[in-house]
Amino acid sequence: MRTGGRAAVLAGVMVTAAALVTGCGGSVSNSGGGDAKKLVLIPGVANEPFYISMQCGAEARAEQLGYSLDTQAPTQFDASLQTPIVTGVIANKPGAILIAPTHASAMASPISQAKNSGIKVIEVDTALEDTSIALSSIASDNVAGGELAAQTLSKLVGGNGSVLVINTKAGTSTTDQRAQGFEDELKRNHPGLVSLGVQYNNNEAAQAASIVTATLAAHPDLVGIFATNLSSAEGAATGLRNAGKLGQVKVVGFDASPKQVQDLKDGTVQALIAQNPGDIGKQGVDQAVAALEGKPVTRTIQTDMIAITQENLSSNEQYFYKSGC
Ligand code: T6T
Repeated sequence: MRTGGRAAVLAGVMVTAAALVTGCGGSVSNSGGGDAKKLVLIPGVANEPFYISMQCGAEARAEQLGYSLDTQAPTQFDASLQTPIVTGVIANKPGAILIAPTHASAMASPISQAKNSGIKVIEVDTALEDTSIALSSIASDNVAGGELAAQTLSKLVGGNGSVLVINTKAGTSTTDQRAQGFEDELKRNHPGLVSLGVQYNNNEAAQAASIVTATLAAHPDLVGIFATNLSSAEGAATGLRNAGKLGQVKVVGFDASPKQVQDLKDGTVQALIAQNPGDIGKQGVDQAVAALEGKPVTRTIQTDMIAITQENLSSNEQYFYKSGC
C-alpha cells in the first residue's frame, strides 16, 4: 500500500509533515470490555533504535493525554513471532494497538482479529496491503524516500556505473516501497546508472555484509549501494570495510541509528535518509486516542524525513535515532 501522494523532494530538503487532529480528555469506550485507557505498541522488532525512538515519542504523548502505553515486540522482524504477540494482546483487551506489521499480508489475519474484538488498530511505519483493517496509518513517504536515495546516490557517483539495492525481507511494505521508488527513479531520470537488482538480507546486518562481499567479487565495477534500512546500511558499511573499498563505493542508507551516524561521520557511508520515528509514535497515539474518544481520525499521515550528509549533519542532530528515551 502507498501511504500517500508522492512529494517532490530534493536532497537535504524536508518532506512535509502532515497535520493531524488530536483528542485530549473526554470519555472513552471499548466495546471489548477491557481497559480503554490502555494502549499497546507492537513494533517490528525489539531493541532497535528506530522502534525505540518511536516508543519514546508514543510514551511521552500517551502520558500527556492520560493513557498508559505498554510495548511488546518480537525478538526478530518476523510475522511468525509477531503473530502470537498480537494474539496475547487481544486477550487483554486494550483500547487500541499501534502496530508495525512485519508482513503486508501475513499479519492481516491476527490484526483483523484484533479489530473484530473491538480494539482500535493504528498502523505505525509499515502497513498491511488490506487498507480496510487499520483506522489510520502513520509513516514516511517511502516511495519518495527511495527516489530521494536515487537522486542522492546519482550525485555521489557522478551519474554513471553499477549500483546495488539491499532490501530486508520481501513483504515489508516500507522497504519494498523504497526499493521500488529507487528503481523507478533510476529508470526515469538516471540512465547512466545500471541497477544490479535487489538482494535481501533477512533484516540481518551480517547478511548484508556478505551480499556486499559477493557482489564486489562478481561486479568489481560496483560504484554505489542503496541500503533500504538500518540493518542493510550497517551491514553494507561492514562489507565495504572488509573489502577495503571504503569511500570507493558510495552508500546511501535509510535510517539514522547511532552506528549509522558514526559511519557517516567516518565517511564509511555518504548519506542517510533519516525518518522521524518519534513523531510516528506520537501521531500514532494521537490517532488512537481520537478513535477511542469518538473524534475524527486521519486515515493516512506522512511524517517528515531528510537526507543527511557530512555537510548538514551537525544541524540535524534531532533526527538521530535513540538507544533509550
Ligand atoms: O527502516 C525502519 C522501518 O521504517 C522499516 O519499516 C523497517 O526497518 C527499520 O525499522 C529500520 O531497521
